[in-house]
Amino acid sequence: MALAIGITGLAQSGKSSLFQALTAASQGDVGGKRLPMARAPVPDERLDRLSAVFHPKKTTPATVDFLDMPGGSGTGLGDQALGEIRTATALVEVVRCFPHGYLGEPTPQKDMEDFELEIMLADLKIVEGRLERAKKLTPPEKAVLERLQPPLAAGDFTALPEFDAEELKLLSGMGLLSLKPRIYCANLAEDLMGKNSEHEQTVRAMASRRGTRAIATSALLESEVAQLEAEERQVFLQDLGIQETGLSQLVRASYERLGLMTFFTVGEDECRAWTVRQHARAPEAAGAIHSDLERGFIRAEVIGYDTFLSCGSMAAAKDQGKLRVEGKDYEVHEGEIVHIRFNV
Ligand SMILES: Nc1nc2c(ncn2[C@@H]2O[C@H](COP(=O)(O)OP(=O)(O)OP(=O)(O)O)[C@@H](O)[C@H]2O)c(=O)[nH]1
Ligand SMILES: [Mg+2]
Repeated sequence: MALAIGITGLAQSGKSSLFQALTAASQGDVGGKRLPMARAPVPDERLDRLSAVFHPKKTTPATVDFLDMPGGSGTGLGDQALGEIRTATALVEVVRCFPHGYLGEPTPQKDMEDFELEIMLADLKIVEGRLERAKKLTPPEKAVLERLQPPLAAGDFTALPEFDAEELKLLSGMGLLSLKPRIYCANLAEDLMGKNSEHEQTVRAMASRRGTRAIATSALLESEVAQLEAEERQVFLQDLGIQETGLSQLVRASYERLGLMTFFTVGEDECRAWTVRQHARAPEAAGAIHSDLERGFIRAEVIGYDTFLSCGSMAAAKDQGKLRVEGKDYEVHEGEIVHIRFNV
């Protein structure tokens, strides 16, 4: 599945710096579109180790697309380019925790409240626009929008209704930002890195009140480190007290928040990481690779990552009876190596 994360937040919070930090190592555009959008490989040591075993012609990591929200006053939410952010699977909200030239000292709590108000206002416009053309709505659509309108109008984020899957489907085409899973990013002044500062705690506390995750980094520092060669990068990160890059933290937090997991396919041609929903059954995982594999699914040969490493090779795993054969009801687990048998 293509995971797209929109980088949002108030003006001058460090969105573009974070975008650069996350994507400097990649191409810079997606599908030939010249947009502030870039695809980043998901860092995964397990894939590196599998490649060291198979020496495949190609190693393909899972990827995440990042979209940088255009700058402007406030959140710049009026901008047309916001349409791109509305297509994102999830949002990361960058919260300024560094002193800024003309904005002054950081005010993270206020900024997070202001940002929520702004996304609710932007969504309110969409919801009210639809309700004004009520004749075009089906009764269930109208009912859902009418439940959403009052809390949006009151600017009361915690009063937003919990919609079920059916209702969310009705709303999904509208790209409402306040309904998207959101992860907070405390964008720290360099000297606050790794110190669990008051600002960082403020952001983490808000994330926990919203039932979500927070990461902490210095986007500026990381965007500079991202320009370095791979070997230099590791040394610099350590020197700067950055234990885990923003990219790695963000991917981990997003997978957790969105209930996603990774599985692998291996071989001499390609070793590859794939992203699927947690608890996905084998045919669904097969479908992540190709729809033919889901349609013609016969069985899956499965082995856990650690078990495979302790066997050392696929032949040894087979000899020791560690390669299991599983049917269509099998739930794939995090990190498993899967080989799909299919027939179309
Ligand atoms: N000290 C410090 N400054 C930062 C950090 N991140 C961003 N800045 C500075 O803050 C300013 C804004 O950074 P941007 O990354 O352009 O912020 P933005 O959110 O994309 O801004 P707009 O697109 O205009 O809303 C720049 O001067 C950056 O150098 C950081 O982690 N630490
Ligand atoms: Mg920007």
